[in-house]
Amino acid sequence: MLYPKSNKYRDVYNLNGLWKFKTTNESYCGAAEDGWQLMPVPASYNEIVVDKAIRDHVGKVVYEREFSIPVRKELTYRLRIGATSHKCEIYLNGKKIGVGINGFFPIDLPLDDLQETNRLSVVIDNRLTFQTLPVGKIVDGKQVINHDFYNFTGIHRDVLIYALPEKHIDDIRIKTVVGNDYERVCVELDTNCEHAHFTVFDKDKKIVVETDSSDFRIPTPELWCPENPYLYTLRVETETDLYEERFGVRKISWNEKSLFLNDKPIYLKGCCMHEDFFISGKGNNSAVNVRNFELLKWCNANSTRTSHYPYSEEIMSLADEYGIMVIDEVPAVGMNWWGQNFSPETINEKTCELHKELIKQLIERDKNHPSVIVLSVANEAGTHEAEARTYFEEVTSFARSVTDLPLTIVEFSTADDSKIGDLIDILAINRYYGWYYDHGDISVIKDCMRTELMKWHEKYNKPIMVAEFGADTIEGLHALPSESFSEEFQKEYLEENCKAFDEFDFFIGEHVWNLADFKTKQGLTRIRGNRKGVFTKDRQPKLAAYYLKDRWGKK
Ligand code: GCB
Repeated sequence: MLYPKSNKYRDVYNLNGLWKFKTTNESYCGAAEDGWQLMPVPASYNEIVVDKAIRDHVGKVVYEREFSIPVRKELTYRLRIGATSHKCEIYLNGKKIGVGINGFFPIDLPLDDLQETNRLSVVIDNRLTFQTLPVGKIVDGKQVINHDFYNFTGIHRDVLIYALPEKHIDDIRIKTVVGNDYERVCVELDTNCEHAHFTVFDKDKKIVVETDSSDFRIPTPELWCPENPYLYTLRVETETDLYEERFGVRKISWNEKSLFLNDKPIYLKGCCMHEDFFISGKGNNSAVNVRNFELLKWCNANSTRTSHYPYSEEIMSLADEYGIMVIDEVPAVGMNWWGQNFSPETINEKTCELHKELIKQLIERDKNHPSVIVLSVANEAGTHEAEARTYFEEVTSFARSVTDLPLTIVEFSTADDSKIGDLIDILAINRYYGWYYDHGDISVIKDCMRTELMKWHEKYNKPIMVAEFGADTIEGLHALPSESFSEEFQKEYLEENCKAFDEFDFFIGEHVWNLADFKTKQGLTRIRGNRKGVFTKDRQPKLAAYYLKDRWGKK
């Protein structure tokens, strides 16, 4: 599935803007109704409304708008919604035309019956169950979630209509093979066209390759890496269609101690993120997206993780451009909660089928992004359960059938308890010594962390990183000597963790939790959200950000 782009053969119409919105009931099926209010797209509705009942609504909401576009007989029309959270049903002029199965993936549907004026209705269901990802449960009509970010609801990414010629290019997979003495590019096309012509442009738009073969070499290519995020553009032109896709030439490999980019060991420095901002919630927000990458670069970070769901395609393109390596994560979060997480009544075969489908869709969506270096199959699942082993055997073996990327499962379990370490390539653990354990006592951090890292490596002989560590911090709160929640404490907390990291040659990276403060459900330990950001929610630095900038600048 290619991102809609306009050119001499293709049209794109943008349906973002102000839509009509209302909460609704189970029986809604695209019929005309009353009681609408205005709602911006893309955005979550939760922080826009002032009525608590609407903000906290569990169930269905409907977005609707009219549109008219010029319809050319020779073109095929499709609807493309970047993401709605979560499941949705889509109606055109009252007739159901398709569904979305998850809150973080594009929906792409044929529009066969366009009229002069059309009514588009998107019915979103925000309920999370054992068979959705993230998983959740409904108790007495209340949504219970087990993940630490707010269950924002809405049309979160662009709504586009695009028109293609009848004979067109459906998909382009660009595979770059970097060997010892050659760099090959193989292009696989899904198309009903007969002939294809390939042109590769360098950064300055100069032609470096022109060929009819889908298997070619770029003479002395510039390799993509954080220091030089070099991007080429591939133009594929057929007798009736044209599409341009950016790509980078890079190689990823690993052994028992290191992860390599272009045969050089890499050390991951960075912060996990969330799609989250004031008022617009999880709606794609270009200004915030760019600011986030500016901040990552400012503090000399080279990587991030899309904790805990696939981010917008715009964010993935920015990562390519800024040279930020990405651990790409599917929305498998919250699977560590109940006495028995993995069982026929809870997380079961149906969940597993969805999990595999979403891995497939993520790889399809992000396959041409050079920034993606690792696939994260889940965050903090109950990997201590015997049934989890069976579940993740199936999920990881499926993942290996659709990608060559190294796999990780980000762990909360200990090395002694976890049953899945042998299924993955990169060990990644989330640890909060001195915060959730021995709260406020940073003296325990270094030793606990050392012992733990050694245990994991001894047991599995694989490279390991810490995928989360951090402390909630209220900006402007100071304490000398430091106390938890103060800016001084956060800085010292990170420093103590880093002392342990620096001891091991099999330790490959540190991702601080989190880049910025973000919204969560209300809770005793959440003061208007999770405050572990090293930047505030309005993206200004706390003291710790200067420490990271200094440390990562030297690493
Ligand atoms: C974790 C989770 C993350 C939370 C974080 C915290 O382990 O992976 O989603 O937000 O801890 O701050 O508690």
